[in-house]
Amino acid sequence: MLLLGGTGEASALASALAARGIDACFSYAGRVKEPRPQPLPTRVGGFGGIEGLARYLLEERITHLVDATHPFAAQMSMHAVAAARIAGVPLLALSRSPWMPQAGDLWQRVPDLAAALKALAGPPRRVLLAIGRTHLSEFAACPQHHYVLRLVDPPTEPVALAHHDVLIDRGPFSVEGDLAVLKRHRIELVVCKNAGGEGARAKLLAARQLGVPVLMIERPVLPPRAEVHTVEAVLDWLAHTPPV
Ligand code: 3Y8
Ligand code: NAP
Repeated sequence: MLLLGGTGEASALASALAARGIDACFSYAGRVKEPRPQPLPTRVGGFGGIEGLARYLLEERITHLVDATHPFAAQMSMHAVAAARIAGVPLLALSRSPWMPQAGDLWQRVPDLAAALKALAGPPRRVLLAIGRTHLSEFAACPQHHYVLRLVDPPTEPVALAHHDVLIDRGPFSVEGDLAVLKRHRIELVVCKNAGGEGARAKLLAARQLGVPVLMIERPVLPPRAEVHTVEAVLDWLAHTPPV
């Protein structure tokens, strides 16, 4: 089995597979310097597009493919659907439901990054930009704000934002930790992706508690595929989906 990882759910599934002695390989893209070690044989790096993944599935005689990548890893998920079809390998996605606003939340929901940038027009504010490293430079279109960036690794090149602070930290995050971040940096707006799950939710709970507005970037559309939301459902699928 090949497990496309990089999320808390992927790690939970990896532990369950290892505990059952299931012959599985864990896959990271290699986006951060020290990805969390997994209890499974692990490969790091791209496959070389759809063809590369299809070839990998055939050469490694993969009988089941599970896509447990992040909801914003849209290209990987699209490649998984295409390559699984080419290789004739059953595919299942392990995903998490999007966050929904609760009482007390001050959300502005936008469909994508471009809409988020439009929503950032207007007077200068102190903004927690909790969307990682990719796309940071696009916020230079709104230079009036003071940005607090949260990155997994220190930036390798200068950040193209006039006024910014950098926090180096990786999740899962805690509510008390994110309350401290919002207070210490006097955050007036949180910008984030609708990742879902627990690992990144803390900033939303902290923002609700402090009455800080959130600019929520909704997920990209993914191709249709079989999808479950729990580790148990994946194990059940594995048990009832014979290798083709
Ligand atoms: C390399 C592998 C686990 C997985 C933990 C989850 C939770 C903590 C919260 C904020 C939001 C953000 C970011 C985030 C979270 C989990 C999960 C999650 C968000 C690691 C990891 C890898 C990555 C890649 C990284 C991206 C970045 C995104 C930071 C490991 C730690 C912002 C997504 O510097 C970079 O290039 C970073 C790239 C893709 C988004 C971006 O575009 O910058 N994740 N994150 C994976 C690989 O190489 O395949 O070390 O664990 C994993 C996790 N990060 O096992 O417990 O389940 O989502 N990851 C977002 O949600 O917006 C931080 O700061 O509040
Ligand atoms: P992406 O844009 O959808 O994918 C870009 C390319 O990266 C893919 O075409 C593939 O390269 C490679 N890739 C992506 N995930 C991979 C994996 N698990 N194993 C091997 N190769 C992978 O992906 P992304 O958004 O950069 O996400 C990269 C990783 O970070 C994933 O593991 C994802 O789960 C994790 N992550 C992403 C986010 C996010 O906000 N995007 C948040 C948390 C975690 P080839 O075409 O060469 O095969």
